[in-house]
Amino acid sequence: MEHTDQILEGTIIKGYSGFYYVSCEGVLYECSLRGKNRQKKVKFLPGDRVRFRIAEGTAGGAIEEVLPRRNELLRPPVANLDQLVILVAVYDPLPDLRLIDRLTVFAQWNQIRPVICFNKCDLVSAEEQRRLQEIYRPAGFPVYLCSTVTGQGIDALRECLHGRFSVLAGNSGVGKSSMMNAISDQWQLATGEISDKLKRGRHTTRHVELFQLDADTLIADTPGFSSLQLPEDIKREELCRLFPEFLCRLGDCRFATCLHNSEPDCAIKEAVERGEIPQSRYENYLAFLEEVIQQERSY
Ligand SMILES: Nc1nc2c(ncn2[C@@H]2O[C@H](COP(=O)(O)OP(=O)(O)OP(=O)(O)O)[C@@H](O)[C@H]2O)c(=O)[nH]1
Ligand SMILES: [Mg+2]
Ligand SMILES: [Zn+2]
Repeated sequence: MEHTDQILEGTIIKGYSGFYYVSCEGVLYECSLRGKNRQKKVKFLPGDRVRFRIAEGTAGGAIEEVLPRRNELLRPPVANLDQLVILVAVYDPLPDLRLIDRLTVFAQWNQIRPVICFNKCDLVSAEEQRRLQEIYRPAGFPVYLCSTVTGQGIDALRECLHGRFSVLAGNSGVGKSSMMNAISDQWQLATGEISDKLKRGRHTTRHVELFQLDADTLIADTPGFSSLQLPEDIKREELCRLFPEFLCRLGDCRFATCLHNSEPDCAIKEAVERGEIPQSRYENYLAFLEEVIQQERSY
């Protein structure tokens, strides 16, 4: 009898005690590593595209090779992300604009599209929602105004997730797990009350797990991202390129080496004064510039 093996291509959803679960056209295959991959200690990450072999008459497969990664994060350990959905509560806890900007810098440095989602919009006025949304208009980041309580914005966000691999990042208590539950009722993740005493979330979610909304939509709900350091290899003159609303103005500064800090005739500072670049974005740029310079010095 002739044995014909089938080679398929799929995406790793999770690794679990020596096995990898690979999704391909809506079917989940349990795969082991082949000898050479096991020996070489090749690292496989959720999100990795792999080729795997299915022996005829069996349901399980063996991973043959991992295809080149578009990007790779260390924390959470995932590969081939399309977008970083930055989830922020408009209230309780109050939005941390510096964390938003830190995450947008981080995303763009890794060629990941940043998406900002304001949650708990039921707790503030429409005016306050608009004020927050406007901060990111000049940068061109997509902004979603949502509430898992009223259902506001949930359909639009689901649409934005569709067909992509997203990580949902945000401080504890902003509603990441509630948002996952609102997006689909198939998960029923545990959500926690914010401790009244500390007004801090309790980190109800402790590990990274990939959720599959449909055949080609993946979402990772992660524990807080709040202590994120800026990527260590950013150089001071590269930072401004990670603020999209600065880009078209960079040629207008008097000095080609302008860091948009204390230099005269700086087109960025002038745009801030005219209100074309939001104050908070510029202040966070300056804070990150300081951090990047400190990091450069410590090497
Ligand atoms: N008012 C209001 N409360 C919300 C909304 N979404 C979530 N909450 C509440 O916010 C609290 C925190 O929600 P979670 O979904 O547990 O937050 P989380 O981001 O997953 O928290 P960690 O797992 O600790 O990182 C819970 O008490 C939720 O009921 C919303 O849209 N409006
Ligand atoms: Mg959670
Ligand atoms: Zn300048």
